[in-house]
Amino acid sequence: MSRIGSEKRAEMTEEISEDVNLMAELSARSLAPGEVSDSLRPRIEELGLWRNVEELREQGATVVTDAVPLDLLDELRTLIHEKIETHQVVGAGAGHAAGVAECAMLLGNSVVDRVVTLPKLLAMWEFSAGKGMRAGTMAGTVLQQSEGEFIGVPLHADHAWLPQPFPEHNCVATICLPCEGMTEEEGATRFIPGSHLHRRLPSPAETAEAKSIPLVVPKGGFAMWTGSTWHATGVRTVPGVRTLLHASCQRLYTQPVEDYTHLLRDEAYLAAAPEEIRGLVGADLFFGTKSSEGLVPDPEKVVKSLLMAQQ
Ligand SMILES: O=C(O)CCC(=O)C(=O)O
Ligand SMILES: [Fe+2]
Repeated sequence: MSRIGSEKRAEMTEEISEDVNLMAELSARSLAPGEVSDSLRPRIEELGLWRNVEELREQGATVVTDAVPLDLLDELRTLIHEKIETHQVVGAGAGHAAGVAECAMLLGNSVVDRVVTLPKLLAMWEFSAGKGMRAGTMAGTVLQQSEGEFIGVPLHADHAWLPQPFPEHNCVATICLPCEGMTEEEGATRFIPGSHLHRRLPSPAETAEAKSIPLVVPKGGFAMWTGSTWHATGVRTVPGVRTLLHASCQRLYTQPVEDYTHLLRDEAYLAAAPEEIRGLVGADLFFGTKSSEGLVPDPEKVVKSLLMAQQ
């Protein structure tokens, strides 16, 4: 055997054993649906989020308190109102909340970036949508007092574009963060406890009969639900408006609703943004990194993506 041949052979053997080790690690690491990974556990503990973890598992929704500094909420409220006044978009149903003013694609704005990288949001997203979760939608809405007509999104599940039964591992984790908090009268989002266990959309009969409860959020907190949880906009019966950030993250292998590729390519932005934004826009993932020669430019991303996908 030639010298080159034996070197090549050694290289190939090494590559194969690396692959075998990787597969062994992937099969050993995989978390059960709803399990908290070893690496996330200390953060859940430190941030006092065990009750929320339990509620998401059992009820399908939860309210996290004391998550956002109040002055940051004021900045967020101003931003959402400014965007809405500039663009003047009012939802017309079919994926938009009918009758509700909205603005979308908010990631990349420093106020939103600071809010969505706060520790309680990141920890709950990682628990619900897995390590390496990506920004799915980052939208703002302003809900007015209802004059008798229903305004908003009727009962639905955010997994609506996934086939049914929905996967046991949650794929879409939605956080709704009201800038002033939200009571039932102020139009708090409503949900059906335990509905996530059906892992499908509600039938018209179920929608008609459903007994929903409001997700009452004190200022500084947020409501969160799984992609399978049946929920709907509440009715605002009192004067004033409900200003809400809808921020959802998706399991890393699903196709995010909003495309943030422009942020991923903007090195100056990424260098200045909070470190965690890199993860939310998929900077560590291998998707889309193959060249036309079939080569993967960054094999580290492949390994990292595979490992994160199990957690
Ligand atoms: O308007 C609401 O309260 C609910 C919105 C909603 O369904 C969502 O953000 O997923
Ligand atoms: Fe929703």
